[in-house]
Amino acid sequence: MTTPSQPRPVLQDPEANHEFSQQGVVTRPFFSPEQVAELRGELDQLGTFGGSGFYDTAAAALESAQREAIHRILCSAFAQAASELLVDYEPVMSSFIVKGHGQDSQKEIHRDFRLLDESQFRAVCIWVPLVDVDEINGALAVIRGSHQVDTGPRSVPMTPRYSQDPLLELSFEDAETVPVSAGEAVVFDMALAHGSDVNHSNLPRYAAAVAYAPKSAPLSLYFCDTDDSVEELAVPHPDVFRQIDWRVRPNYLRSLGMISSDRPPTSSAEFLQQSRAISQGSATD
Ligand SMILES: O=C(O)CCC(=O)C(=O)O
Repeated sequence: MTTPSQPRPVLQDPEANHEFSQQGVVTRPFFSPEQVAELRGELDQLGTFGGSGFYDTAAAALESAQREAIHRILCSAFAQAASELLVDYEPVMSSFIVKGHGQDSQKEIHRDFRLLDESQFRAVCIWVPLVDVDEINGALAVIRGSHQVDTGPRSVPMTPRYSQDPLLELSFEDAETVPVSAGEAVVFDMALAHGSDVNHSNLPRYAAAVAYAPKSAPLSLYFCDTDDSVEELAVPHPDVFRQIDWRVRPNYLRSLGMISSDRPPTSSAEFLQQSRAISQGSATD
């Protein structure tokens, strides 16, 4: 029912690491108010991003020079606090997220795609709002424990479609909102189910996120082809993740062979029940 439990420490603080391992998420102080203002200023200098609805620079059609400029700014702003928080991790991808108002500002409950062998290593996202966030303006919402529930390969550009994804039936009533102040980090395992509900305020909700992988972890892209087969491709450098056009198989990456594209037949109710058992420490394999 579950993937093997976390094999090596992710967070330097042992108590926080234990909580992260069981819940798939912890919150931690990350930026001072001055650092938040400085980061907002640096990003503002690059241009105006977003409007109404949900906007994420990682998914937007940006020139690669601008995407790289954003990545450099975010990695440099995150570097000190991330190195004190994580055990020997390096940045892989980043996003500046602007959640405007409106129904289309919702980000559905999803899991981020897999970057590495999760039986050996865990990839982590550090998500930091640049304004206070709560239920009103669309704070991050998570399903604790879900990072250990196997629902298939989490490939790109899409997970195999032949069986129902239990996450498609989930709503924000199934998730827990994580209200935090501007500059406080929500650190989550990239396999954790998460999303954010509609921004009901009349101000944009800004957030910055950087995805990290252990420096010693071989990175892979799990590519799902149109016939739903999933192939593992070796990623020689984290930069490659930001240069790929996800829609087509990157033929220049070395194939490591096909992997199983099976999705365990888990209903959304079972998914929630298994996640709850893991987060309460009562899961049995
Ligand atoms: O910022 C948000 O509301 C959602 C971010 C998210 O889902 C992600 O970073 O994967």
